[in-house]
Amino acid sequence: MFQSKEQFKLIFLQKLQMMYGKRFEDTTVSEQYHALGQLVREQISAQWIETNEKHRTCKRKQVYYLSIEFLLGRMLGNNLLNLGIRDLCEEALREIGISLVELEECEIDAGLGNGGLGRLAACFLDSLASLNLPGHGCGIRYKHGLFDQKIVNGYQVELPEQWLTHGNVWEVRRADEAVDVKFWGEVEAYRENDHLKFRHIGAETITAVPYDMPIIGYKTSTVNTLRLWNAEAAPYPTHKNVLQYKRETEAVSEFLYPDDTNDEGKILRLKQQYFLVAASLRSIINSYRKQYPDLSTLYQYVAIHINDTHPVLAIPELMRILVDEESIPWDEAWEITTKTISYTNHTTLSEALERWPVPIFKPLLPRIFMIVEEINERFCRELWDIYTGEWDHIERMALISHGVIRMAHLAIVGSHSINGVAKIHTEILKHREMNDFYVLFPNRFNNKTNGITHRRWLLKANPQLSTLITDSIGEKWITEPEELRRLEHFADNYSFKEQLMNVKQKRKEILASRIYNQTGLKIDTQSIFDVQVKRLHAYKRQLLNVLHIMHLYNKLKENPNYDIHPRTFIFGAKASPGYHYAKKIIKLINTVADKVNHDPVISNILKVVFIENYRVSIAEEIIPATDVSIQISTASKEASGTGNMKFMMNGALTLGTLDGANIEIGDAVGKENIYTFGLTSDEVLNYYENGGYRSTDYYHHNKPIQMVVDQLVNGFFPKTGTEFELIYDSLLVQNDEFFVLKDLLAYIPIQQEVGRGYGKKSDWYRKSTLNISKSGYFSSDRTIKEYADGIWGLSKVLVK
Ligand code: 26V
Repeated sequence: MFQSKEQFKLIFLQKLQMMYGKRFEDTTVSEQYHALGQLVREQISAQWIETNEKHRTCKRKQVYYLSIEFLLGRMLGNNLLNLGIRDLCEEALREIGISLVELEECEIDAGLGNGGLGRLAACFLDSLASLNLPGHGCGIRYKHGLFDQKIVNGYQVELPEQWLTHGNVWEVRRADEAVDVKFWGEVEAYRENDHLKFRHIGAETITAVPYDMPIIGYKTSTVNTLRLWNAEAAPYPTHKNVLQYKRETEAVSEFLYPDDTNDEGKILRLKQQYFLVAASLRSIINSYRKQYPDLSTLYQYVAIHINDTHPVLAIPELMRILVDEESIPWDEAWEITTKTISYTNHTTLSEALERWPVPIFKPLLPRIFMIVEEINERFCRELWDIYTGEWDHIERMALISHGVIRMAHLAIVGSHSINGVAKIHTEILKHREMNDFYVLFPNRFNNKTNGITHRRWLLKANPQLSTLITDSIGEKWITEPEELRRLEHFADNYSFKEQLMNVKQKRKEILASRIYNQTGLKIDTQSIFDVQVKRLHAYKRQLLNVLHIMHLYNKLKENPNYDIHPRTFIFGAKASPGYHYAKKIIKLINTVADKVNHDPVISNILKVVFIENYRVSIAEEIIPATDVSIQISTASKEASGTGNMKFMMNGALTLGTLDGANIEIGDAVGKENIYTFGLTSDEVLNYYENGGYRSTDYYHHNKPIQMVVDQLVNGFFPKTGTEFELIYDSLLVQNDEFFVLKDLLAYIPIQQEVGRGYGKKSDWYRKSTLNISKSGYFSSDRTIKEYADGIWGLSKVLVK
């Protein structure tokens, strides 16, 4: 790596000149960014080769993390930090008149994901490399990541995201490792040495070309790989309509989550899933074969993890390879497969559980379908032996039923480990959603509470706080996050808390000026920054938050002297393009913002900000500036949440329901240091099972609630007409599926308590300090160690 600033400057300027053929003075910031990126990649290439070489020859187990999403965000700053050269580069660049921060901002986020599930995959890659574990990601190189969001007249408008237009300096195309993936066609049976065998004929072939991205561990020699597959036309297509074939082929890696409201879209999604799985398995097995003679020992050297059910076809695909290509008998192949594969469940929401209709699945993947049918038949036969005559029970557990394939059932039956992502979520899986399977396979189920990489979310995102922490307890926390616990001793240290308060203030000012520059809105940095940023979904209840703001507005209108600490409510959220209800909530947030921010009296006390196009890089600015972290999902619905952990680590206090990892955050910090409220998950599940909730009761018996609900439709918001009827109906006609009204009743007083708490600064920062000090547990380093020990059987491989 670079020995000195002078050496860095020399190499950097040379690089810039070579790449663009102009004088340094004439280069643009974007060109400087690309030159620096390229330089960093070249600098690590020796380590990357070394790591690959080591993994190729060390005969140690490797894990492959298959995920349809990797929400990486920006790479430059993180890579510099992990290489331990960020400060050197920053100073050297400053000396030649370049701001590193400005260069970093040139990088477009790699937004190959929606939310928590994809960001978790990205955090895991960072922890794997930083812990010297041989673990690699396998995903799809979508040409367009999650859409760019514009807010026009309060409505969300989606634009195609364009992260690749200026090229991606972090990727290397590996055309020599391209593999073929087959769709459509037919299965032909034939005899070979008296065995019945199958082959796939008349298939359409798509070429999968890998693009590899280096994943650099924090101050280690390990450089792991994220392999993203690009779909390309096979070189010599035999199809009649070559243009159509080319178009359809490239569509496979064009968009993350293509619209699947019609059959064509559904087919495309299924194609993506098989494409990811087939290409990844082919390449995993190719590299395995370089070290080992046959596949009978695969599970000893390879672990394949499936992130949710999207890559679940890895199970029948591995069976296909073992049985059809390797001629391994079914039972042995099944043992190898189940010992190789493990699965994480990320949601219990039934609408999110994948089910593929047979008429879509079978023609696209004819051989895979046969294998799924065979797995199903054998499984049902086993069930019959245990639950003889209990048809309902067997039907409930079957993999294929009423013409649909249940992907979660396939995942459970075909893997040796099934984990939930927070304690309560795993308990709900075991005792409710997946209870039938838990009874059958109790040892397969386990919990792995999520985590986040404290390097990106604290060290990189919040240098001010990181410096304060390091000044107080030394820098050991960076590699051993549990060390943060030592901050506990500073909870009553006046000077520490004052500095913590100054850091927070500084970060609030940075965010405020960003908001001012983008929207012209001036926000009061002495106000409480109350933040809810996450996907927009009914169960996450952004609506509860908005109704509370409307309530505060009403109170202040009624009594301008109403005693309340000034508040800035910040939202950031994307709604899935076809999800009309979620889009209405965005419109409502913006409508309330408009009303509140333009009221001459109220706007001195309350402000509402909707931050457009929420994404990883914006999260890195918002989270350090947050006082109150809003985590108010209907209990039992949020599998874990990971935003909650990022906020905690940055000293925000959580205001949340007893859901997902909020519960574990509460256990870690103690109930004096978190604000919890609302229905418990048992109460919610009990209502769903036995009824008894009537939202109209809450509406009729509580004037403040009635008032805000009525305001959705009574002309309170000028010129909105019937705009919010859908929301109004969800609350009163559909009986408020997510218990917004009932929990609003508890949310109002707990928010008052938060306001009072914030007023007592010393106490508030005591709580804040304790939150940071207990956040080490929520590092993905801890989570990944648990996966490595408990599921994958993985150990460190040191690279020189
Ligand atoms: C997807 C969909 C798509 C269709 C409409 C309804 C719906 C509802 C939920 C989902 C989520 C799918 C899986 C997912 O992203 N789960 C998230 O995973 C995070 C990482 O484990 C976890 O922290 C979040 O609680 C969980 O929602």
